[in-house]
Amino acid sequence: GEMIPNWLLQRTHLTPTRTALVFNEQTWSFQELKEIVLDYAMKLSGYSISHHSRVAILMKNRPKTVFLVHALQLVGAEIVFLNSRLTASELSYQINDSETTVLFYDLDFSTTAEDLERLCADLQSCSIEDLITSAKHIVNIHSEFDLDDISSIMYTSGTTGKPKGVQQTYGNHWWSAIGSSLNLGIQENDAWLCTVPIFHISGLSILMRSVIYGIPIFLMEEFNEEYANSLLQSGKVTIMSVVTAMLNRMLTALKDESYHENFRCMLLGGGPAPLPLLEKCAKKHIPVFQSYGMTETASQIVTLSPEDSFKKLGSAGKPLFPAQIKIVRNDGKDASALETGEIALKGPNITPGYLHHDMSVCDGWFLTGDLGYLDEDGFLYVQDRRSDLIISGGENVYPAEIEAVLMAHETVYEAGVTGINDTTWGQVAYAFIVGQNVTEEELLQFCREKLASYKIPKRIIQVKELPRNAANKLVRGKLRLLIEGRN
Ligand code: S0N
Ligand code: AMP
Ligand code: MG
Ligand code: MG
Ligand code: MG
Repeated sequence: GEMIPNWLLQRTHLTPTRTALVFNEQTWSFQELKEIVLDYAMKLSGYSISHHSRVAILMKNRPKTVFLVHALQLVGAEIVFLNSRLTASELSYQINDSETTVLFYDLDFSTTAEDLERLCADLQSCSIEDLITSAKHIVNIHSEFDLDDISSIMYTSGTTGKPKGVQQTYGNHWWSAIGSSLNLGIQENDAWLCTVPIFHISGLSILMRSVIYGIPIFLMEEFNEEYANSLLQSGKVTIMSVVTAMLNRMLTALKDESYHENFRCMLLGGGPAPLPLLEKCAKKHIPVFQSYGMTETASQIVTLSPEDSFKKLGSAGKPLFPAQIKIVRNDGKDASALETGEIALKGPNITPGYLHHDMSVCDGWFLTGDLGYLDEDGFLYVQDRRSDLIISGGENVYPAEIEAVLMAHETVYEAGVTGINDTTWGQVAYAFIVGQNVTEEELLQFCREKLASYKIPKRIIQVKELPRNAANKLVRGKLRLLIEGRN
């Protein structure tokens, strides 16, 4: 593939003194960032990492994570980003599936890392603190990126409930960053607040944009609405990425105050945006840019431009240059305006594929599984999500995965899971089971051992039978009727 210079090295060459990173009271220029990253790269030499080695990281949003990501890019590793909310059993699946050989972790996760060493036969794990005190050796630096090389791998689930590794190339990240800038522009005072997790593409894409554009990241370890608001009021931050749950909390904490005029973009993604929230923001003159994107598209691929944000409220917008979108009907033909169908995408930011799984592609168009329509002006409206996906606070919850866990319990014969609206998280999982001699608490405890806490059903309700169609297939869409009937 096309070779282009390593973004951090080239950025430092061009603008060494600009600020690259701000964390609490500390700041680093690109020059300082590069020096630390080179130091990390030399320390990585002790860990048998070479071009295309799969290296996992289980880390919080901290400066050391930023340093390590760039260092791993310099040595040509493929980074497997682990969601730190997952349990060791969920993570071990991802490590084994990706044949990851080395894991770096924050000391906060040392118990999980120990469990993972036990669960994953060939895994060598090392805390970031141990890496930093390692000896330095000469290391083979990749001063250019091959745009076709895999840069990162992030897991996302599918219909079966087994997660699949999405491979993101350097080219995917590059085109994603370029597409975003062709829509939002880049201004001299730009600074992007990163409080979404770096282990999601929402967060990683900010790191990539920072070195490509030459703008600082304001990094936040844990989302805190008061602190986020204070940064947006200070005039130091111009752009922030959020999911609905974050924006809700920020608005509540903001009360009747507003943001600094420098603040120009609240990039809202990761799931549906409720209209009342968008209207509230419009009233407060908060510049919300709704977007549609996924791990497979290396972040936003459809975004509502500022000039359209009022007259197309509720739309996710138009594709970022040069991506394309169309809607495909059930019969495989292209839909006309206002006609609902599957959202299909084409563009250089779309993943070349999953690890060990086929991708749904037709004539060069990636079929997302999401449903929506385009209006007469070509604006996308997302109507329903792929494979019964539940989105809780920007985290994905797959009914099939929870059903499989419940069914593994000896007292459970059948299980069905669906999303129920929730004011805090958007949606949360509710489970319905057919079983005997078991309490809700017993099953909840069973789930807690196996599933990340955001996936634990809010309720597990025993019913006589589950709704099924003529082919005896579970109809998840009818599950919620079982609650209404009870009240
Ligand atoms: C919303 C967040 C911040 C909530 O986390 P918080 O407040 O820090 O919670 P904790 O203190 O850790 O835990 C307290 C209790 O809350 C439970 N909990 C936490 N999160 C959730 C959740 N999501 N759902 C349900 N429960 C949750 C904890 O389990 C704990 O409970 P107990 O006490 O019982 O253990 C946090 O969830 C968060 O950071 N969410 C956002 C994640 C995210 O970024 N998702 C986006 C993924 N999608 C993409 O990356 C593609 C789209 C994209 O790229 C994008 C997305 C957004 C913006 C821009 C873009 C872009 O295109 O660039
Ligand atoms: P992930 O790759 O985990 O971030 O999940 C991406 C999924 O989130 C998409 O396939 C959609 O189902 C959903 N999603 C993203 N943006 C939107 C949006 N604007 N409206 C509704 N659903 C969305
Ligand atoms: Mg918290
Ligand atoms: Mg997700
Ligand atoms: Mg069973």
